Amino acid sequence: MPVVDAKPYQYPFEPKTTALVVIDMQRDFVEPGGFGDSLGNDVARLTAIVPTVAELIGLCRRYGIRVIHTREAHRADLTDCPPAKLKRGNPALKIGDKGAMGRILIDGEPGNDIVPALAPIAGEIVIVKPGKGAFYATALGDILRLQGITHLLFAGVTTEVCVQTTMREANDRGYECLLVEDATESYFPQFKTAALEMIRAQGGIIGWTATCGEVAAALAAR
Ligand code: C5J
Repeated sequence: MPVVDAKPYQYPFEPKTTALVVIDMQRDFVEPGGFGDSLGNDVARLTAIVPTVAELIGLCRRYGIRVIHTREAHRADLTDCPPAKLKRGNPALKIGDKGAMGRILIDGEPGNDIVPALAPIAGEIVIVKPGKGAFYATALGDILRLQGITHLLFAGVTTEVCVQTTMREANDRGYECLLVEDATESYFPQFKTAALEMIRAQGGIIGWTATCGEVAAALAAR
């Protein structure tokens, strides 16, 4: 069984019962003109991790680890978007407004697509989620249970919002979770650092962290 030299201690996992969850690597967060940009963020930090996320996805595909993608998205009529979320942050462009890549954070719009370098392949599940956590109002929990998944690797953006929220949801549901440190990013470097520390504090209270290279080394050595 592969064992990752992770923090705060070793993380053993079986590829057959492990899934990689790639959170929200969509143009709305990663490219200029999307939702992240409309909230005043510099998206360059997020764009920079695309090659590492691609490497991790390729690694998982090679070793038979299921790859699941998520997108944060709302229905075109916004009936699944709480008014509080719509108003929050007083952004230049609100959810549903027309931006440079179509309507902001709306399912089916060009900006809602996963960036081309990380596009899902046939057979990979894409979870469309209206919240920050990928378990809320989606079929993710049922899918993982029916597929016999017990371990989850996490990548994507942003570390302290959708990634951390989903990892906490998964931890409460009993999954053994590991966040891949260099395959996740935040608009705020200090929030990424703090989120990684929070996850692995107190003996891994939420889970483990390790680099993509450390996961690759574990898989190569098994
Ligand atoms: C945010 C996310 N930051 N994917 N979404 O609103 O983290």
